[in-house]
Amino acid sequence: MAGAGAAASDELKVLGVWPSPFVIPVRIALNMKGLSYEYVEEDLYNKSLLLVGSNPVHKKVPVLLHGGRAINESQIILQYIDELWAGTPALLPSDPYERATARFWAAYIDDKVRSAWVVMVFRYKNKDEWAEGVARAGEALDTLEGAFRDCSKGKPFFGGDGIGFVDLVLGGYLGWFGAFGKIIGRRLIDPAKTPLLAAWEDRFRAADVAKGVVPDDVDKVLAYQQVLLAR
Ligand SMILES: N[C@@H](CCC(=O)N[C@@H](CS)C(=O)NCC(=O)O)C(=O)O
Repeated sequence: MAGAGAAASDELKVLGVWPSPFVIPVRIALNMKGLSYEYVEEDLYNKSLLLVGSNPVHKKVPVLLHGGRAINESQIILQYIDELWAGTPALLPSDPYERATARFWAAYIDDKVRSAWVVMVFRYKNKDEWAEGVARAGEALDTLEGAFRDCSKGKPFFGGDGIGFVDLVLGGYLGWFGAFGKIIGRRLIDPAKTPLLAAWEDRFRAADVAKGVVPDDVDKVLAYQQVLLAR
């Protein structure tokens, strides 16, 4: 993180790339809180000085700039937004045990789903490795079906009645899941195996706060993947 002292203003800016599973949750969280922000699309192969200066350690997106001060790491940004603009809708539960549980599942997604996603994006040309990535994603989603049952308690989202922290962290991947679904010829979140999660996916995509942020053009996502693979 860079910058010191109090935020000079309330101006919000997000540095991102549109299909990033880490940028998407931040944008939806800002929408949920009703905060307007400037979105700056980065070229990760020609990073702006603003990005490099704002995240000098990792040089990755997302970066949230709040009054010129930088906050890095998507899950930390989500928690910053939730703490600063507390109240409805809250992203994390107020009960400490439920909050710990939400953080646990978000960390699980960042470990198991992210690693499977990396394989599916970057090892596409190695069919065995790619199939292994799909299988690993499937295993993680099976586990998350149980997590959804426990966390949602029959309500529409991991967060209960509304989108919460775990919803945002998993929801960031849906654009890519749609693209991978086109390759494998079925939904990655398979309604036959994980019906609760499949219904959750439909609800998350349909939420107003996710519209225009979660990519729904699978061919555009697949074209972006080809750009990544070419580079
Ligand atoms: N743990 C980070 C991961 C962010 C990340 O990997 N961002 C990718 C884009 S999807 C990036 O900026 N990559 C640029 C690079 O690695 O040089 C977070 O949650 O914010």
